Amino acid sequence: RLLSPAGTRAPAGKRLCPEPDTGPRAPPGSPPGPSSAARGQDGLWDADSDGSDGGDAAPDGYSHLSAYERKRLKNITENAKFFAALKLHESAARLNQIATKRCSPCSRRKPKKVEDETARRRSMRLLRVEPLDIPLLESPARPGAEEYPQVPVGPLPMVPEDQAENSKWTEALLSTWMRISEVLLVELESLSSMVLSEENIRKVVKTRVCSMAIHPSESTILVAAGDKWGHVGLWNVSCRSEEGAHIFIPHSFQVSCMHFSPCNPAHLLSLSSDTLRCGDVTRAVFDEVRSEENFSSFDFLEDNASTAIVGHWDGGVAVVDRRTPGMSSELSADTGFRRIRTVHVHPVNKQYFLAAGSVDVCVFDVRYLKAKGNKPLSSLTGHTKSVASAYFSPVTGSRVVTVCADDKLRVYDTTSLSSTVTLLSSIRHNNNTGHWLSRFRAIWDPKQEHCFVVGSMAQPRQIQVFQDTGKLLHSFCNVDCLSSVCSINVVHPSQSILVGGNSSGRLHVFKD
Ligand SMILES: *[C@@H]1O[C@H](CO)[C@@H](O)[C@H](O)[C@H]1NC(C)=O
Ligand SMILES: *[C@@H]1O[C@H](CO)[C@@H](O)[C@H](O)[C@H]1NC(C)=O
Ligand SMILES: *[C@@H]1O[C@H](CO)[C@@H](O)[C@H](O)[C@H]1NC(C)=O
Ligand SMILES: *[C@@H]1O[C@H](CO)[C@@H](O)[C@H](O)[C@H]1NC(C)=O
Ligand SMILES: *[C@@H]1O[C@H](CO)[C@@H](O)[C@H](O)[C@H]1NC(C)=O
Ligand SMILES: CC(=O)N[C@H]1CO[C@H](CO)[C@@H](O)[C@@H]1O
Repeated sequence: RLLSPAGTRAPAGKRLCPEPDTGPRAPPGSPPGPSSAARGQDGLWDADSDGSDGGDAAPDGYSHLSAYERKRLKNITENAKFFAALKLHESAARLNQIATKRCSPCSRRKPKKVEDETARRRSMRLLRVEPLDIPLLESPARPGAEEYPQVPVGPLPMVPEDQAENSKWTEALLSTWMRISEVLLVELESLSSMVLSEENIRKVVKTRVCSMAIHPSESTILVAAGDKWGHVGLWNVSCRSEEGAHIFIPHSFQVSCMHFSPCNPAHLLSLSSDTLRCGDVTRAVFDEVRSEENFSSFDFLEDNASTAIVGHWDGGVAVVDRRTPGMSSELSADTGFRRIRTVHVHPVNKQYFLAAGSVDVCVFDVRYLKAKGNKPLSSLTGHTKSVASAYFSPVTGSRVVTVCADDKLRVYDTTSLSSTVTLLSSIRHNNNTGHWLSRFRAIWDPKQEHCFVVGSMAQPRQIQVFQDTGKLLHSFCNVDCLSSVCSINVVHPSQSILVGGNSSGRLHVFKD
């Protein structure tokens, strides 16, 4: 039983797309993922999304500014957003496509539609953008030439029209423009507003937290934690009383991976070494999807969560179709790895998945998997000891972050998946979690592309946020409330919520 008779029944969550166990069945190995046309734009999107190089100028606080200046800065920020939107207009269509394709209800913070439209209208006028098919010179609205003296060809210095007026103000304006264009400024503000308080800490499972998942609901914070004994704890963080958390026992061994179904959050899929289960709250049952030995992790191959790729401790992977009742996998393939700890599917091109374990991290194409002799599409090289995790960045998949027992976090540039991909940054990071703590996994903030979150051995105890360039952006800590290492963390897909789980089953929720 999922819920005790006395327990309250959690809301089933909106059914966002057809159930995986209905509808036509895709032939095994059929290529999911977008068309090659959509893929062709990857380069473009990436070039734009990589706008910030995270220069040395740390975005300082605004404490020295007057209220007026703050307001002005806010206005300027809005304008910068508009410029960014302009720059990204090419990718916007594609991003939109991704957003609608993802049936998950997680809404990345979008600018308000109305604002967007006025901005666009204004831009057409200000920039004198002509419809493409009308030659510029023939435009009837074009003002006389003497009003607009000819400017020399080639690059022009950014000096104002009236140079003499006040160069100090111009400089301030331009430096503000520069500073607010650091992609991460907005993110940083929201990170520092997230705090941990006593009532948002609770022991949710009995032993070491090995995996966590957070429900995408924006009104109620519901967290699931899987532990070393095969228990799954569910905690309604919004509920202050004792009834807020309950433990279920769907597995006999360590629950090493969990995800709410991205299209139907009434389903919680959990995996231990011997079973993959789907907890369906509408029926109050933990269904068995597959049972086998040596499962280590899984990820969905499609947005509708019909099929999943499952990694095995002994280096195999299997494709599992949840709609088939059978207990064996549709396809089993050997990667040649000694071990696989994590698998992760590319967020856009869903035929690609990452497998990581031992010293290997490689990208494979699920369409070409065969039983033996699989060749990876790309290898992410340089790991000298056991790799604990490897994940694609959430929006474009153009980055991968890995955690390795050689005390390094590495970020790779996977914009193009050639045979070897470029190492972008390498961060020294004590991973000596030892025997009693779960190993660290660095996970991306699902809301945007540039930041990842990882536990830390540092004192005072903290959870760290890094930029993909390797810069430490923020440390979540609270000397009174956080006194232990949080090895396993999860970030809400649309809200400013971070949950850290420690190795005695205690969860810590940072929120604003
Ligand atoms: C899920 O998505 C895949 C690929 O887009 C499609 O082939 C399959 O029919 C879908 N399944 C359901 C149940 O909608
Ligand atoms: C900010 O923008 C609003 C609306 O455009 C305007 O009324 C206000 O004066 C501006 N404030 C500053 C400080 O520039
Ligand atoms: C969570 O707790 C809040 C506050 O007690 C309650 O309103 C809500 O219905 C609960 N939700 C779930 C999913 O248990
Ligand atoms: C499980 O994996 C281990 C190596 O990690 C291997 O020795 C063992 O044979 C595997 N068991 C099965 C049933 O595949
Ligand atoms: C987990 O956190 C609790 C409370 O902060 C603490 O008492 C416990 O020792 C921690 N467990 C580990 C393994 O650090
Ligand atoms: C260099 C170093 O101390 N690496 C450690 C990282 O963590 C793993 C697992 O806890 C240890 O085995 C390594 O020795």
